[in-house]
Amino acid sequence: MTTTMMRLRQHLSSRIYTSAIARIGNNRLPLQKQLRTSTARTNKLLLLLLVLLVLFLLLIPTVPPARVMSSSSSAASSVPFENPRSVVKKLLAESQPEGQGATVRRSIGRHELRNLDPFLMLDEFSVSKPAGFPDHPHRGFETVTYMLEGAFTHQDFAGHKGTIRTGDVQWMTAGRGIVHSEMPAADGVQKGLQLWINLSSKDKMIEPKYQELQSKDISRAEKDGVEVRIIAGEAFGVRSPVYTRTPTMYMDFTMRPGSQLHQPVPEGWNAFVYIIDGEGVFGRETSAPVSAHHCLVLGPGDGLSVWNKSGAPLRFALVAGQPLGEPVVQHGPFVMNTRAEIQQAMEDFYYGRNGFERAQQWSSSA
Ligand code: FJE
Ligand code: FE
Repeated sequence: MTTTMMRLRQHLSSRIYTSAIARIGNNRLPLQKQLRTSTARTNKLLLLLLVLLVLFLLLIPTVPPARVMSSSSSAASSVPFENPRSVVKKLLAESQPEGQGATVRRSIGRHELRNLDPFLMLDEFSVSKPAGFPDHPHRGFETVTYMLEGAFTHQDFAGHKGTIRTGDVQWMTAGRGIVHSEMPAADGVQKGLQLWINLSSKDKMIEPKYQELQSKDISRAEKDGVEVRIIAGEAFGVRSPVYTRTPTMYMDFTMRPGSQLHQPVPEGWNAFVYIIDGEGVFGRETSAPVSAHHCLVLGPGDGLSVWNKSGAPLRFALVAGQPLGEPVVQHGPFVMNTRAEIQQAMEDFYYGRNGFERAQQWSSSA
């Protein structure tokens, strides 16, 4: 008899088989004896299995993780990063009322994601007349308004006035103080993204400044089915002219179905993705696709990979910034480092001082 056959016999005489055989009445040995011998065999077999399991468990951690990594990254030589960033937090931006009758989908700035240094707030706004954001102040940070659809007019207490339309961006450094209104400039729904970027303590009281880019002047690049509008920073070898006092990159990517992207993101910067349209796979090729209105916080690393495995275009913003590492004290539209500075900001706004001189006699025509 060959050993295989012997093993097979042994195996077949284990309790579950013998009892099954007993049940169908096909046994040749007396049942009692059969059970006794098979129980002893089963116990030996179980002991052997247990020993093997313990050995296996002990061996697992001794497999060097570097080898596991390299085997998967050799298959993924398409991921050109030493340390690819993965998604560490996913948040659906739900609609909430804001301003006067307006609605925003807030992601950064809600309590689940208080702030992501240097970012303080990200709102996807959707506003129709007569709703909007009438006269209000800002101090200590920058607001970046990027129009997705429609038009918005802003007007400030220093006489600055302008309208941004689909694809335009307004990069406003509030510094020591701005009072302005932001209102819809056309009929229908006006949509866009507003991002608040903190300023470092040394920059919080600088003179206010505006950088406005019309859609036609925003740098673009295209590669392998991926189009990017470069609002700040550099992608595909093309740089934006926007000056970011707090070092920031801000990209608007549109990916055709079936395309993939590998975008470097400076190591040490905090980074997130906000999905505008469609759905995509972010970070790891095997992860589940994520759909519009989700904010994805990225973990540490040197770049982000994205795959559009769907049948429709995927559009998302990729934003990253160098963390300031300073205390943040926020009271509505005033963002400073200490409570005393917030108190000061409220007094300055109330009494019209330190940058808010024109706040008292001004009101927008909107
Ligand atoms: C606001 C302070 C503000 N989200 N999204 C307090 F600055 C604002 C505000 C906005 C805003 C404006 C635009 Cl255009 C887009 C936004 C907040 O102006 F609503 C409150 N309550
Ligand atoms: Fe504002």
